[in-house]
Amino acid sequence: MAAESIWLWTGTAGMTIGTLYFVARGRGVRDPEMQQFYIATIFITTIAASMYLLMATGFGLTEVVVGEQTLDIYWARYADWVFTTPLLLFDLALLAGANRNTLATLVGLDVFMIATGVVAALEPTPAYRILWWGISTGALLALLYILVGTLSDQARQKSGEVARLFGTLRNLTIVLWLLYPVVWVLGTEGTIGVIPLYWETAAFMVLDLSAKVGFGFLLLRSRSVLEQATQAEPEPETTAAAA
Ligand SMILES: *C/C=C(C)/C=C/C=C(C)/C=C/C1=C(C)CCCC1(C)C
Repeated sequence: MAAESIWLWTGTAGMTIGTLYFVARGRGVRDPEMQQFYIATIFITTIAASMYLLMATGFGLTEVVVGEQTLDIYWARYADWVFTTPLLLFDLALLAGANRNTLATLVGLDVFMIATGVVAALEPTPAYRILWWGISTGALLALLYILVGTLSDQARQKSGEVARLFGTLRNLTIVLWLLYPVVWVLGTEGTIGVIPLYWETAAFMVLDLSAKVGFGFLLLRSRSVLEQATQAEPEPETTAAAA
């Protein structure tokens, strides 16, 4: 078994515990609007748990020849992220009360980011790997720009508690998501090999658990905040302030 599989098994366990916890929290939630938060968040950790299991058992791994080097690439990460990152954005958009266009733009940029990340990971020429990494990072920056701009504006229309929770989750997302391209380019994929695969795997595991289980824990912590978030009408004091 590969040395880094210890981290992959840790990731599998963490995502599984997160899933079970979120399922338990969601029991008895009857409001269909509110259920959306639980459904999305439970899928996020369920998908991640299965992809971690795939990697831990050695199935989610491939080799890419780049110049004289043969890189071990865990392709299952991208299969995880292409589904889980749009779901995380869905949670944020739902909380902010975003309209369909904002959500569609976010998800479009996000899928583009992961798809170009896959190209970067599989590309055999080192310079082109960095080129695709740059394109993917550009999409990430555009996405984060929408999070702090349009989405934050929309969240400000919500009650104080909802807007506060949105702010916390948005900041967590910005910090954690920005670290992914850094770990990638310093790790095996960047071919300069500053971070060996063992530590890269540990770093991604900590990031994944924080961005999914940590995120979900904060999001689903208070039922009353989620109730306020899904109410069709804005809070009376917000209406008065806007008038
Ligand atoms: C739960 C998983 C999460 C939140 C994963 C997020 C992943 C990213 C923000 C990845 C970004 C990347 C780039 C911006 C450049 C190319 C390499 C990637 C795919 C690691």
